[in-house]
Amino acid sequence: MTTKRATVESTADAYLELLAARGVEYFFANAGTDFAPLIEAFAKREATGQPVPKPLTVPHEVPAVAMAHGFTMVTGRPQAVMVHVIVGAANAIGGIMNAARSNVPMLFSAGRNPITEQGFAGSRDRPIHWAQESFDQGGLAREFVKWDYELRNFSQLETIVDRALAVAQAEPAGPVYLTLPREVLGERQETFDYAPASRAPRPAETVASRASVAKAAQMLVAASHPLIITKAVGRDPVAIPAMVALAEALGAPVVEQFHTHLNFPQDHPLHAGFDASPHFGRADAIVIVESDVPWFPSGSHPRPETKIIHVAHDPLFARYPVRGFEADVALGGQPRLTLHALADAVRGLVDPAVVAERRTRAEAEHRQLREEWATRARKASGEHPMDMAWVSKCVGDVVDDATILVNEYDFDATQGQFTVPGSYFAGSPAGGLGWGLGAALGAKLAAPDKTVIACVGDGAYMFGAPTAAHWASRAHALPTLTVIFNNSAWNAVKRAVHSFAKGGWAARSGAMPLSDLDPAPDYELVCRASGGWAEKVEKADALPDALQRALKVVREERRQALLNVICKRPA
Ligand SMILES: Cc1ncc(C[n+]2csc(CCOP(=O)(O)OP(=O)(O)O)c2C)c(N)n1
Repeated sequence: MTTKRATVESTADAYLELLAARGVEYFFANAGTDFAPLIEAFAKREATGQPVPKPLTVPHEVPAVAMAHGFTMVTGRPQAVMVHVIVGAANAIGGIMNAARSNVPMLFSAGRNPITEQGFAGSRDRPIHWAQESFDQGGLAREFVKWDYELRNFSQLETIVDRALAVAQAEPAGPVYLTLPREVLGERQETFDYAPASRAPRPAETVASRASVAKAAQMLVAASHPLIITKAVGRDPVAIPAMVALAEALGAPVVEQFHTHLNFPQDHPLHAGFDASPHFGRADAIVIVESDVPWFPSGSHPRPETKIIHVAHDPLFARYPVRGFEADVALGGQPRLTLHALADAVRGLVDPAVVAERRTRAEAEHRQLREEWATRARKASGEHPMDMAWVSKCVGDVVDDATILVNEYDFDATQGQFTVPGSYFAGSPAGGLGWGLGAALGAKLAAPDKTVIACVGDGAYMFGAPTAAHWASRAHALPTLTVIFNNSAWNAVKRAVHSFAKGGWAARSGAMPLSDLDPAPDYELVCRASGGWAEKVEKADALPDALQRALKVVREERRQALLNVICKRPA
């Protein structure tokens, strides 16, 4: 392949040339002294009209990483995030854990403190340059990235960047970590020769062997009550029709258990809600699709004789230290291909009359569930302070086909009806709080024509570094709507205490240390401080109109909005 020659002034300049050439669109950054050569290179390239990944300042690492996460979860395209040496990396790592467990590819990088005390452009010249060095900077993030490396010199730049991006995107995808010493970035260069397109290996999609697919199909066809459980297969939106194909081939109900993505159209008659436990008594074969936790072994779970089939890029979840879910057949590879193969194999074997009968039963259950959920919201509609089911119903009612909902905690999925692939995202299984605000901004950046709603608990809101997130919304023209489900508490923590010590001291005394967020701040003022439109909503019947007002601001004025919705306080 012919190479391309670029005129550059430094390694940093060449790095930006290469990122732009490799299609990296954004460079989310929280800068420090380590950025000096890069900032100089950005300024030069922008002044001379050379391509760059667009630099976006994000004044806290939590929303910075979450923005990259949000952009990629919508587009599939990995972006660059850069933070300041060890201290910035420390703030970012919760978000890296989220990205790792959600299989979001990302080029995470941090400057590395200057190694030399003198003698190089970029040698130490600030007091922090001694204390900010660690013995193993890569080790800070190593457990939650797929690969890490320190860029040692200019000549390896192309190999290293191309390898980083290829490793990040290979399935199961995830973040990689590149540390960039200031001396290397600041080194003077004149020309940079590189291949116009990456030649790093891109492993082709794989699918399980025909024999293993046939074995799984036999098990499913032999079953009277096949069931499908899924959590995250919708990460690949094109896998959703494959899910439908398998469910329809079997006439099997599909449960989105602990779901982080939209995995199956929620208006489809085979969508069986969000709780698999009522099915376990009768299910005699279960397909678990991209789900790290299909049930709790200590809770309601399938019968021991139930046949279990796992479908996932990595059915072992090998990066998890402990995961004991058993399998009769495990089908690795690209789930979209596996599901189609399985659907085809099932179709050739199954009795259509049996499928039709199962489907009729599933349809009746689907209707009944929806009636129950609607009744629950109706009952909650008169409660004061508001019940979260009602808040969720009101939000669910304003979701249209051009809406993306980012849920960090409190939106109750039974009160929405998502059908468009890529329209619903919940927090990572890693549970690093503070993801929602930034993820919503990243989603808006990825899909500027969509309405993006972030539903967050008041706890999640505060973890999201809201001053920084609202600042980024205004600075980068990313108008999103934030709905705070404000119960003045960390209910998740309270629930854990009630479940651990039923009727115990904390429950009996009514005092639950370390779990209240009283006095609640006027969160609406935080959003207004960055030019947003915001209201506190205290009455249930006022919420639908408040949502309409907020959406009008977001869509027409293209300004961020926030509703601080006062909800019932948990005991
Ligand atoms: C970084 C981080 N710190 C702490 C926790 C523990 N944690 C899990 S849920 C939760 C409370 C969330 O509160 P909120 O968003 O208000 O929702 P609620 O539980 O009230 O529904 C906390 C503190 C976490 N998951 N991540």
